[in-house]
Amino acid sequence: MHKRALITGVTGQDGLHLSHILLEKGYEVFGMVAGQRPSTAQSFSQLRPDVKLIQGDLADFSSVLQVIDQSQPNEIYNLGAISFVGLSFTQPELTANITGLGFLRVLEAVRKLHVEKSVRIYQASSSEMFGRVRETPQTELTSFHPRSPYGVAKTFAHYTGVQFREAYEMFISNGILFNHEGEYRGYEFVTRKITSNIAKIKLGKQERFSLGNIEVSRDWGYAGDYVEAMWLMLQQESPDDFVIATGKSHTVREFTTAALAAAGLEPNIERYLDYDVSMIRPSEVDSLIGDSSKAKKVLGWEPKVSFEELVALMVENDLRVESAR
Ligand code: F7E
Repeated sequence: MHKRALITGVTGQDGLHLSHILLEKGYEVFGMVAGQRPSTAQSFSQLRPDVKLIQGDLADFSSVLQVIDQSQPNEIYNLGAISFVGLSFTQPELTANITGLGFLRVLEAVRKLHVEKSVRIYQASSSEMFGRVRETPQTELTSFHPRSPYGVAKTFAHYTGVQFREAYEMFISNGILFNHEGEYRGYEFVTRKITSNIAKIKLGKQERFSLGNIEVSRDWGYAGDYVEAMWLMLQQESPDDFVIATGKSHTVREFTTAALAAAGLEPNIERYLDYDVSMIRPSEVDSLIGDSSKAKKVLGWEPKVSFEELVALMVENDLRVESAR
């Protein structure tokens, strides 16, 4: 019999990658989508027609309960969130509600339906929880010091997962994923902003673009690699928490320079880049680098796509996208 998986946040970058690999593995895949975004659901269905979409919202407990009851999943992947860190500063309460309490609603719904002993649950935890880092590189044992309402909300959800796991013996695994990017990345995130603007410059559509603080560094991997780790976490004998990262960190400046080179432009950022003060966050995460040796040992997971390959893949994709516009 087919396994059934339910993905919240299915229309986002990770939902697209994850639904692809679950369909390939023979799963029946259900996705929860918010009713107020019909156009997002429509474009998602064009890419993944085999995913069954059900209306529901992480902000609304009865709809979450209804969606789980209807889809009867063996596995739930909670990817739904307000995921843009910048927005979380201007909408902190909404972020706490969706990104934090949303996961509590999923867990409570599973308990109310009395399926807590049979459903396996994945929570999308985040390296943003490390914030002002206590040690480098960060592992599953590094304590958290979030620097944004988003990081605080993810930390709440993470510990809620741990607490439900211990209190009710539920199968809940937290994947502490570092930044992961690719062809489905939203345009508000810095990597996509860089590659889409550089593609436009290369095609002669514009001359310059702007960014905020380019000296921050991130451990950037490929989203397609990272969703495989999510699935692996739910195939283990017991639930646990795992850091998923590449172990290498690069600054936004380095990403931009590499993207210029990949597009065949002069890798001199001053020639193309302006400074946008509005992108500066009230508190920033300066540098992140993850140690995923536990995931390698227990899950047999390793990233396949290198930083250089990731940059090239995103630039090539945006050259295609922008030439078709
Ligand atoms: O920013 C700096 C910005 O928005 C990266 C999410 O997936 O990963 C992501 O969060 C860095 C920050 O991602 C611009 O200040 C400079 O330091 O691409 P980002 P993020 O905040 O790291 C974690 C793991 C998640 O969980 C999140 O959901 O780049 N930066 N200039 C800029 N960032 C943006 N967006 N735009 C700029 O113009």
